[in-house]
Amino acid sequence: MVFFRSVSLLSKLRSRVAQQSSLDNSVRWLQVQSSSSDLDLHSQLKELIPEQQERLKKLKAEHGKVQLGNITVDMVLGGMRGMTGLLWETSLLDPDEGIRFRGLSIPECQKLLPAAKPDGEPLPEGLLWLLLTGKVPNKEQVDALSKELRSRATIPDHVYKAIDALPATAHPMTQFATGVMALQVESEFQKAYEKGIHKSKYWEPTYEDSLSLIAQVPVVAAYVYRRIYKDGQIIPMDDSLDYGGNFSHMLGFESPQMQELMRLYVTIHSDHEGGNVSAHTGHLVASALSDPYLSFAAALNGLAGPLHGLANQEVLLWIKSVVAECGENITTEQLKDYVWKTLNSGKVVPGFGHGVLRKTDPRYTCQREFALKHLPDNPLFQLVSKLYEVVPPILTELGKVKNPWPNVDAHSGVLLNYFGLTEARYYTVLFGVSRSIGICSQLIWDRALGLPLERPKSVTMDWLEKYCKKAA
Ligand code: NMX
Ligand code: MLT
Repeated sequence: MVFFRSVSLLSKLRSRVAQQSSLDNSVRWLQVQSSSSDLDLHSQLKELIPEQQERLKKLKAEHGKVQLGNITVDMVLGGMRGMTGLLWETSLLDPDEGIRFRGLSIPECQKLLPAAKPDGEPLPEGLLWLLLTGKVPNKEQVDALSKELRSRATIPDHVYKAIDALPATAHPMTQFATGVMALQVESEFQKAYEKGIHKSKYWEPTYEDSLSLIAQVPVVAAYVYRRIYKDGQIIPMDDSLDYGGNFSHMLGFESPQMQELMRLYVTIHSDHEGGNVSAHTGHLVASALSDPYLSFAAALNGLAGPLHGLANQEVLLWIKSVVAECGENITTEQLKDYVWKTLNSGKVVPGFGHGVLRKTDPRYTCQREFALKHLPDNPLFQLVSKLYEVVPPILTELGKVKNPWPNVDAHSGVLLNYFGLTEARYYTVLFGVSRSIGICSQLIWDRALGLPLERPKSVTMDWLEKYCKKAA
């Protein structure tokens, strides 16, 4: 792939609007674009980077010594919960309100980001533009980005061979992460680094890799799905479709509702600030100057854990086990008993609880709204609704669960299942495709801002005991 490919591809379309005014905070930075003819994401970024570099420099120089809180022993022993320790520009999570992408809530994104049809769900390409630039793109810009992503979606043959080397019974996430690792062979960052690129230019090949990776992952993911569940009958990309619509199409789902669901799904799963396991892993690995493919493959391996992304698989399997044991018309009492049985057997109730959120996840709420619109009478949706009433009081009764409310994974499975994507073991791959957008967007900014190697200090129990004795 040619290094400055996006620039050359779109240079004919480019006619730059007047310089963006110099904006010095995220809120002011966010603005709805006029219908400009500047369709080139790369050149928009290039323009934004110097002012954000200056902003970071000023922040460090003027406020570098300001304290952000105290680190307690509980935090060290408790998975660093509540410890502020990362810079993550693309989104911010409020415990009560939920996620904001560059300052925009999910309902605001649904309202403001361009859609494929009137009143439709946001196009994930629009979210990618928003995450990268802090600006809401217009439809023309999103269409140009869709086109660019399609042009980058070529998969080298060795990637399919690497996946094919695994047994078809291997978990879909293992096959997907293997495919992403195999894509790494063509990393532009790695090539540029080997040639001795200057550090001030790191973000450029990172941008190239990131956009290509985001473009390629749905193709690899669809390949894994068709290989495992559809006798390897591969469906090629449709050049007339957008990112989410195409993903649905390549998986083998052509209904307009499933395409809309996929657009919504990819948009809402993309980013959840920086501390979640997948984002944090990607960021950590990238801090060693590992390229986006290496970093994102690592992130996927974190996403594959049942307390994180695999929970979407676990939720549908758990719901199906409820139905298998008690039938679809389960009573509230039976459901309560089933929840207690799960807890008493030393398992978690999947889809409930969160490391940061303390209220119902707005990603759950928007999926519920989608269900109310498209499948209000579906028995599994009714069961999910019943769980919303039954589970939180039980988790609260346990006395130790900090957030008894449902998270994003509590709802996605029944929607996918309704539209025919019934294979729960595959669900985390969908989450992974979406997460590429958030992790890679931040990774470009990591390189543009010159963020350093991440290396926190660790201590032993012995060290802690001695320290605490002295401090007492
Ligand atoms: N079911 C049973 N127990 C729970 C649950 C739950 N849904 N949520 C928390 N707890 C327990 C937790 O296991 C811990 O128990 P112990 O002290 O015995 O180890 C205790 O409550 C305190 O945990 P919290 O501080 O409330 O939660 P934490 O921040 O440690 O973990 C999760 C957050 C998300 C890992 C946890 O809520 C959980 O395991 N939920 C179920 C799995 C899930 O849905 N994960 C998906 C999260 C979203 N995502 O996509 O990543
Ligand atoms: C996520 O989307 O990454 C999950 O909700 C987990 C988290 O934020 O910790």
